[in-house]
Formats: sequence, C-alpha cells, structure tokens
Amino acid sequence: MIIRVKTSADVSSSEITPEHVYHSRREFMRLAGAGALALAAGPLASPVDAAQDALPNVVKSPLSTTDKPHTWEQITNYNNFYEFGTDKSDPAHNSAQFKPRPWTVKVDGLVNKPADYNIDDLIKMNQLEERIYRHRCVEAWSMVIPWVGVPLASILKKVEPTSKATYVEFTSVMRPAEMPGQRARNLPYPYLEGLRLDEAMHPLTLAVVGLYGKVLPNQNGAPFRIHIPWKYGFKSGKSIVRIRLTDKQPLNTWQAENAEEYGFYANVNPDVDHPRWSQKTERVIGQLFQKKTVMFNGYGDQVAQLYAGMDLRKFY
Ligand SMILES: Nc1nc2c(c(=O)[nH]1)N[C@H]1C(S)=C(S)[C@@H](COP(=O)(O)O)O[C@H]1N2
Ligand SMILES: [Mo]
Repeated sequence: MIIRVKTSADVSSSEITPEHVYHSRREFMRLAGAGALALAAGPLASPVDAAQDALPNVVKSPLSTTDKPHTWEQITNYNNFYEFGTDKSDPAHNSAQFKPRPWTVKVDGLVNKPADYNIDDLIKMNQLEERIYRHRCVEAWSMVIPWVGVPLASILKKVEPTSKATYVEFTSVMRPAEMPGQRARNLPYPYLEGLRLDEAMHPLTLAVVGLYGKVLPNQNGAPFRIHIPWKYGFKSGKSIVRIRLTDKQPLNTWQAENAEEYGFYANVNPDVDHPRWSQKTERVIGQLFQKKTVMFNGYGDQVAQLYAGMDLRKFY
C-alpha cells in the first residue's frame, strides 16, 4: 500500500461532502420521511430499480454493532479502491463513469452446481439484511458502516462446494476503460482476495449489495463486494465478478505486492504491528481521539475459535 503522510488538511478535505451528494441524500431522507418513497415505487415497479436506488425488503440484523454509524458522506468520500486511484478521495471523484449494471457474478471451481448470477436476481432471491459493522483498515483508520447484504454462506451453499474445496478466491472486475488506476497499473490487476472456506462460510461474512438501504455506490464496490468485519479492509474485495472455490490458498493482491507487510489472514490484531506502524490504536474517521484497537475488531467471541491453536504472529 502506498503510504502518504497525511496532513490534517488532507484528511478534512476528503471528508467534505460534494454539494450534489449532500442534496441527493437530503432529498432521499425527505422522501423517506414522508413515506413517499414506497408509494413512488408502486406495486408494479421492479424490486431493484438502480435509478431509484432503494433496495427492497431489508430487515435489520441482530449481528449489528450498537456503535453509531458514520454518515453517508463520510462512507462515500473516504475510500480505498485503487482501480479509481490511490488517494482516499479518488474513488468518489473517478468512479461516476463506471457501469455496475448489468452485472454477472460467476461462482465456480470445486462446486457441484456452478452458477452465473445476475446481480439483481441475486438480490431478489435472498432476504437482504442491514448489518452495521465496524470496518478497520490496515492503515489504522476505522468507520462504522450500515451495509446491506446477504450472508456469503447462503450464496456458497447454493452451489454446493465439494469435499475438496478448502478456500475461496474473489476476483474483482477488470475494466481499464472505466478504471484509471488499472490504466496506470498502480497495482497488478485484477484485484484478488481469498478466504479459507470456513471463514467465507462464517455467518458474519457478508456479501454486500447496498449501503444505508440503497444500492451500493460505485466507490464502495458496486454492485457486489464482500465485507469480513474481523479482518483488515483489504480482505474485502470490491466489484467482484468471480467467486472460485479451490483447494489451494489463493495469493491475494496485497500479499503478492509485499508479503512482509500483508498476509493472507489479515485478522485485526493490536499485538501484531505492521512493519511500518503500530496497530494498537486506530483513527476513527471524524473523531479527534485515537481509539484502542480490539483483537478481531471486537468480533472475537464469534470468530476466535476459527484460529484455535494457530500462531497469529506467523499467520498474520
Ligand atoms: N477491488 C478492490 N477492492 C478493494 C480495494 C481495492 O483497492 N480494490 N481496497 C481494499 C481496502 S485496502 C479497503 S480498506 C476497503 C475499503 O472499503 P471502503 O472504501 O468501502 O471503505 O476495500 C478493499 N477492497
Ligand atoms: Mo485498507
């Protein structure tokens, strides 16, 4: 990861909301408050209307944190998405031309029933949940984000992984014409990530299609990304086109770039420093004081048993 020393001016400018985003959000809130949104959609409207943006039938998940979510403006203007540039404000500025629909997610490899899912069919086939998750980046900042998605396990179970499948590989989209970072080759593309199959099947691992009840904005990984709340953010691939079940540990992009600094597991761990900085604390975006980082990002009760007996300094 290219690390720039951030001045406070840098950070605050990336958190300033572009006018149009602010206005459209306000308009959305006004309509939603008046109950007009549901009426406007009407009974015959398609359940997924990317133009209208609101996702259908979202239920609140008991797996949400009670921490206060960051604002739409913060979550969509401070991003890591190197395909659109290396600065935190680049994805919001450079992703408007990206076309997230139509979109197919291929699920294949060591499975009995490989499938190609149209993203909107996938949305209609599954009960959507709002999951408010803590999101901790390896660069020691964090946010709280109300994702909308379905457990990745429910997608994986449908394709029936064979008994040989032990890992899952995620491939992000290759679209150099729409992605300036791919043209600049700021990383080897496509962006690749991977999980052990039991991590991928864990009930906390979320396949994300939305944010704050609306379809996922381009800068956050439209139309389909993963979020694994106990791991550093780079494990959560964006704009995924392929999920491949395999019997070999996939080589993820950041590990391939610099294996000393970025491992395969990437579990949030205050006791294992990054070679160039501490992981003991984190900067909560928008807050003045550093927060102590918690093992597994606070999800240890649910996930620690996945790593029982493993040396987490070796498997970082
Ligand atoms: N395809 C792709 N996925 C990606 C990245 C990327 O550069 N390309 N960056 C990762 C990193 S480092 C982080 S911290 C999160 C950021 O997600 P957010 O912008 O929605 O907060 O996305 C991850 N997924
Ligand atoms: Mo990150």
